[in-house]
Amino acid sequence: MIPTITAFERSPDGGQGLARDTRVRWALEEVGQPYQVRLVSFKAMKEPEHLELHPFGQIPTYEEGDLTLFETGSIVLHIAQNHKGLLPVDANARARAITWMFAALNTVEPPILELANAKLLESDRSWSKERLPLVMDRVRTRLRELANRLGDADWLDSSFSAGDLMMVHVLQRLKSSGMLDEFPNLAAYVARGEARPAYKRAFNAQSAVFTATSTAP
Ligand code: GTB
Repeated sequence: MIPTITAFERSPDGGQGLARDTRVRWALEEVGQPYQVRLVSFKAMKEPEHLELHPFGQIPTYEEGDLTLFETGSIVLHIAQNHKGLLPVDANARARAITWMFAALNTVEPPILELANAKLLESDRSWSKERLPLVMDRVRTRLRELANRLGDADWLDSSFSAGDLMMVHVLQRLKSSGMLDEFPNLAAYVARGEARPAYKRAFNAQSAVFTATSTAP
C-alpha cells in the first residue's frame, strides 16, 4: 500500500529541507518505499479535515490504509520497523538506534527550537538581546556533548540508522547559525547524512514543491 504524507504547500524555509516532512520523505527513500504527497496550506492545516489527521494542525501526517499517524518520531519509527534498512536486526543495537531517535527529538531538538524561536519570534522583545546568549549556550552544551560522543565515528552507533536520520535532520536547523561549524565532526556528520542518495532524493522532492508553487501563475 502506498502511503500518503502531508507537506507544506509553501514551506517558509523556501524549500531548504528544514520542514519536517523531509525526515519522513528521507526515511521512505532510505527503505525504497514509494509515497504520495498531499500539500496543505497554513489555512487548511487548521481546518477540521486536517485536524482529524493531526490534532495540533501541523504537517507532516502519514496515512497508510486505515492507519493515520502524526509526529515524525512515530512516523519514522513506523517506517523503520516495517521495512529493512533503518534499524539493525540485533535487538540491542535496534534499541540503541531507537534511543538515538529519542535523544534527537527529546534532548537535542528542544534547545535548537528554542534558539529558532528566540531569533524568529522574540527578537523585538526588550529582553531578547540579553536572553539570546543563554539560549545559544544551551545549544552549544548539547552540541559539545554530542560531538564528544560521536568522536571520529561516521554514525552514532556503528552503521547508519533511523537515529542518525533524525539527528542529522535536527542538526540541519543550525546550519545558518554557523554554530555547527564550531564542531567540525558534527558538521562532517551532517554532510555525510546529506550525501546519502536517499537524502538527496527527499530534499529534491520537497524543494521541487516550493519551486512549483512559487512559480505557478
Ligand atoms: N513534533 C512535531 C513532529 O515532529 O512531527 C512537530 C511538527 C511541526 O512542528 N510541524 C510544523 C508545522 O506544521 C512544520 S515543520 N507548523 C505549522 C503550525 O504549527 O501551525 C517545522 C518547521 C517549520 C518551518 C521551518 N523553516 O521555515 O525553516 C522549519 C521547520
